[in-house]
Amino acid sequence: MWIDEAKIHVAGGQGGDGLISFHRTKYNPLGTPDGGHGGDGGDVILEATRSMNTLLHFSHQVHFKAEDGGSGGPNRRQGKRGKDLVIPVPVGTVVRDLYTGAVLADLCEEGMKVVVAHGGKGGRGNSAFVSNRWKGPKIRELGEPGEKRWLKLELRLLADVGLVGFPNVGKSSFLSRVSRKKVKVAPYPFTTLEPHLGVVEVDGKSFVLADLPGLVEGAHEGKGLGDRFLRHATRARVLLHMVDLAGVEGRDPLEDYRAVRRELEAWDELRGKPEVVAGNKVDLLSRDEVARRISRFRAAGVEIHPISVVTGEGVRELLHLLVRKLEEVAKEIPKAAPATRTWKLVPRKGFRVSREDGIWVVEGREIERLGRLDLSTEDARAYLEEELERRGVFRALRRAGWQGEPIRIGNIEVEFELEG
Ligand SMILES: Nc1nc2c(ncn2[C@@H]2O[C@H](COP(=O)(O)OP(=O)(O)OP(=O)(O)O)[C@@H](O)[C@H]2O)c(=O)[nH]1
Ligand SMILES: [Mg+2]
Repeated sequence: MWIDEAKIHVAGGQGGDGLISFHRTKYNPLGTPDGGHGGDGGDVILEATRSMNTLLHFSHQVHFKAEDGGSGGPNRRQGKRGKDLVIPVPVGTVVRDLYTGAVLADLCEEGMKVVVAHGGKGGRGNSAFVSNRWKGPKIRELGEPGEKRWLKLELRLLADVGLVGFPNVGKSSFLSRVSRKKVKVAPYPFTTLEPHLGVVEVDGKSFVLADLPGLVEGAHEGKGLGDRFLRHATRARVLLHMVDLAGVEGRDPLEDYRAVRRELEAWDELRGKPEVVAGNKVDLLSRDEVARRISRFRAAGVEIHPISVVTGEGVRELLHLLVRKLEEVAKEIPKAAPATRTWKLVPRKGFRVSREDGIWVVEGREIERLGRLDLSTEDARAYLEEELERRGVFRALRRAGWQGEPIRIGNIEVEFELEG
């Protein structure tokens, strides 16, 4: 099966914990603090590769996690950094945050990479906390958890020309005729169930043509195969809109044209895209009839190019026209929205206190680092209290009306007795 959509969960590695350790000798029985820092957790990275062309892999595996960082060792030994996890995805994958829908990256070229989940930072060992006040601290930080998020991956084929139209009009026949790609052709609708790409060569120039499954009226509401394959046409620079000019199935070609146009109009990214219209199967009509039908289109403001994929009539002219059109439109492939990240503004140096549901939250880049302390030792609890006092956090809390309620700092939640 051809899969062009997937949901995956990614998790950066957990940072390693810092270590509490003392180097003791005969002459120094208390020992020198020498606990090393934990290593950072690895990142999860998506990388675009041409060696994959579907997202099928992701229907078998959904959860991806990078390696955790190692714990710090004695003798100030730093824990090992967790290995990054590099996940290959096909070129043309658009990466979104599943919940916000925001585009995180558009991996439209071979080798493009994006970090989708950062590893957590390693915690510091007790060697880092030595000071005049703390000669032999039993204080360490725990490693931070890695970032975690759900992603939605969408594959968008990178074609120059996207072939759209009703089922059975001859789209696959056309691709098979003008490129080396052979696609199944049959006299019934919905023969093609997945997009196919072919390279078309004309007079030393070439372009990539995408044959897309047929559309029907109401496709954007899910009729027929629906319009989900139209996503692939959003990357194309030109649309080749094919109609069955002979009306083999008894429909009116101009009505077909309009119905497909309505489906295209439902997509912002397709609405204004340059379109070339081809009227196929003219071998089934008399010259007069062809002329009559073309002038009907013309009267409706649509320039249609008569062709027969079976006899080859008009096909070369159409290819030339497509090449010219491609040269006309801007060389640039429209890119999806650039990667965006929303940052919560948190003071770097100072801090901010606020109240949320009966809890006081202290925010600030440096203050939040205190939230990594391992509070299982008395030293660490004393250190935290002294740091909060020294930095004026208690003062700020009291001023804001704090009365001994729990306080959240980064990952931890603590309670202090309010004196007096
Ligand atoms: N007479 C005639 N028949 C054609 C021509 N082009 C295609 N056909 C026939 O039309 C039928 C449908 O062709 P396909 O190429 O499978 O059509 P499609 O648009 O890819 O159809 P779906 O994949 O179902 O959307 C087949 O029986 C083809 O042989 C043509 O120029 N003249
Ligand atoms: Mg087909």
